[in-house]
Amino acid sequence: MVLCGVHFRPGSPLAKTIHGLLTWRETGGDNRGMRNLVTSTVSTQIGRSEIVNRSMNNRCGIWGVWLAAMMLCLGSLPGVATADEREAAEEKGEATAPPLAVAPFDAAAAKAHQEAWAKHLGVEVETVNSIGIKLAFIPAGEFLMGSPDGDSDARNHEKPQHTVRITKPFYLGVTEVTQEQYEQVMGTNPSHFKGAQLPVEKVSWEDAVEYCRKLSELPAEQSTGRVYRLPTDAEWEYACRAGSRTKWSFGDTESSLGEYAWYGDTSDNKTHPVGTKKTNAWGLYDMHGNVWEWSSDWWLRYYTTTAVSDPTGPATGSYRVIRGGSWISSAGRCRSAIRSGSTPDYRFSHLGFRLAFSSVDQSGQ
Ligand SMILES: [Ca+2]
Repeated sequence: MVLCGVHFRPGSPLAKTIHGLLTWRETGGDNRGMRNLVTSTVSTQIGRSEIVNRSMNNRCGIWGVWLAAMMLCLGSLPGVATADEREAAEEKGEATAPPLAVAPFDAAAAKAHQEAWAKHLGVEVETVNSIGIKLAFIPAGEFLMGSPDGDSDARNHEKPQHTVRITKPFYLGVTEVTQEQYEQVMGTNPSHFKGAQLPVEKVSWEDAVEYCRKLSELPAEQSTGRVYRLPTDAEWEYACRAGSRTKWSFGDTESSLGEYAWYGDTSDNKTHPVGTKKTNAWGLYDMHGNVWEWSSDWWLRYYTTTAVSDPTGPATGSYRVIRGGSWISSAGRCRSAIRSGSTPDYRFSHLGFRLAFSSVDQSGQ
């Protein structure tokens, strides 16, 4: 494993201890406050690291407790910034990475995480590109991906629910790509329902990727260093949930879905102009419904049981993951955890996409 840029030999006492700390946190400690403090402190340190495998024997948990105690009492974990140290660093004008946005958190906390990370990297919370597409900054964080065993609506391929860490902040389109935005880049509009502000649909995964490539090559975009892409499966769900652990980003009450989504019960069997319902806590529209959205991942039938960082899906496959449900979907098919798969050449009037690009800081890193 890699921590703070230092490689730890798998199976070494220190690696086991750090794994134990993480496992102890995930399996639940007796003291929630202690666990949250450990989460915040350790997450700051491993924000950009690769956690290869944390399926450790739970006996390692005691070592995690021991390390946490040592860390908190002595500040002995290399590079860990305590709250006092963070404050002192800020007074000196030195940058320290903010804590990860670890779900659950509410809308106010989501906004605070966005602002803290954007400030740290010297970027904007919301940006508008050269053809008018708005994208929201999504900070680094951690969430439970998938559905719990007790959710009767959940499909097997939404399980097991597992911890995912997003170590790299990114931008995500505030809305689905519209027909106007698609035509500006591609010169065509394949949509079944016509309207400049309607989401583009009847676009294959290959079309969406080609759109990202062509948009990235526009001179005005090249000068910014942005390389557009589709969000990963995990990035999409992290962005959709926006700190929530409920069926939908706003809660578990199905009757509220109509305030947030164009779906089977509200759509009148057609798409609707993007951005006309309520946003989630990150400021994203239509993550539930309107059109399904392509992700970059190949279809993964079952999730891993262990925690992972920045998963990108299988290396190969036959189907690409699509997310969020559409104007034709039931409420259950618009849940945050819902996933489906389509062949990369599939086109239908309920399937579109939204843009992502990886955040860069002021130095272009
Ligand atoms: Ca959607």
